Amino acid sequence: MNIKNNIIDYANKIGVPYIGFTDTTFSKKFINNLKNRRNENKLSGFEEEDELKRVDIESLLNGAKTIVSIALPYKYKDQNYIEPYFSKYTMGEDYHRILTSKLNLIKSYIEDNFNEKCIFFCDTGVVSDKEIARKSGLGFVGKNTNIITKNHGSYVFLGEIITTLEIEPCNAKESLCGSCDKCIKACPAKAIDETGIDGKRCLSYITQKKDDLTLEEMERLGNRIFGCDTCQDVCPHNKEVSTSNIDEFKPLEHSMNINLEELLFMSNKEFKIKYGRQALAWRGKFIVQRNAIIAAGNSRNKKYIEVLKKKKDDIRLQNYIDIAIEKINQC
Ligand code: B12
Ligand code: SF4
Ligand code: SF4
Repeated sequence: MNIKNNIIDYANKIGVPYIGFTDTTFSKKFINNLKNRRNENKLSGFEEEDELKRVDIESLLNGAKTIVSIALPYKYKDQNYIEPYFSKYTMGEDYHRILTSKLNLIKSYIEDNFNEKCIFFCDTGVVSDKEIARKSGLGFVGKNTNIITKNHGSYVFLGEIITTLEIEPCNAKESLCGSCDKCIKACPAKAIDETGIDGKRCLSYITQKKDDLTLEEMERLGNRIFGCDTCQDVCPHNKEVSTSNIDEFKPLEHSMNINLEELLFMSNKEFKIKYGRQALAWRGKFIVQRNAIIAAGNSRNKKYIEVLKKKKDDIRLQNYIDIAIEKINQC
């Protein structure tokens, strides 16, 4: 068996179904695309803004020759969209932790067996996880801007190992979107077009935004408490996808059946215990409670009136509560 197949074999053995390899160079097209998004003020602010830093792999690891890209599937169930809900990516355990443990194992495997250097990233690095996954042939980039894999659609998390080991690159996959534009039409925020995404318009970003939300932003959020799945849910490549077999991504009970009263009245310590293991915890309790209040108002469900009224003594949330109660009372 050659080096590449050895690594693929090992990755599959530790529960990584998608793995691909690419070199450390990036196309002018990609760099220009990042530059254009920056110039048009369409970056979200969560990514590295300097496109040249994003493609300078040598500065991250001296002598880097290959990037190994991996993807882990996370979809278990669809949510009940009639009630306030969390998006799929944040209903189970924090993907950073799960990806990190797999990336670490593959890193050690390469270091121990081939005596080469490695570093890894998942989400928080300067590099573009999606462009690396695309180049490595893990899937194609859909118009919703996500990487779409064969068996699990776009419901996958991405991470990568940069290594000094030379491995033959895989071929990138061509887009299978064709003339479809379901995601563009379905986006409630009109955040995507044929050229990409406006990060600051995206509702996933709005649910993480710390600044005060405008009335329009609040209304657009609908029943979403954290994240948005609309442009993925409507995608034909996400219909009848395989369920994830990674136990840690199974939706936690309190994320599937949200108890608004419990969520609104928990202490910081209780929040840490209950939600601390999930990806949504990074923005803190206030943001999740704010969004839950907005979602309760947008659901227009009278059953939330009492609990919202009880919370009225919280100064920072008062405006959001007043608006939510008014929306429900209007029905
Ligand atoms: C910033 C960020 C966001 C921002 C901006 C989203 C975005 N699409 O850029 C916000 C907060 C909105 C967000 C939302 C979400 N995110 Co996010 N996010 C990131 C982050 C940190 C950086 C992404 C980035 O650099 N964006 C800037 C754009 C311009 O660059 P890019 O998308 O990386 O590059 C694309 C373009 O350049 C294009 N491209 C390349 N060449 C060319 C040439 C031409 C001509 C054109 C038109 C395009 C083009 O292809 C590239 C690949 O898509 C990455 C992690 C990471 N470090 O990479 C996660 C990441 C992209 N997010 C992820 C996820 C899961 C989500 C959500 C689904 C979460 C949710 N349910 O709410 C949503 C999806 C929203 C959407 N439709 O994209 C996953 C995506 C997994 C996948 N299957 O692709 C990532 C990779 C995290 C991870 N490690 O798993 N996210
Ligand atoms: S995640 Fe939601 S708001 Fe963001 S682009 Fe997709 S549909 Fe639009
Ligand atoms: S909904 Fe259609 S256009 Fe959007 S990513 Fe899926 S296939 Fe591509």
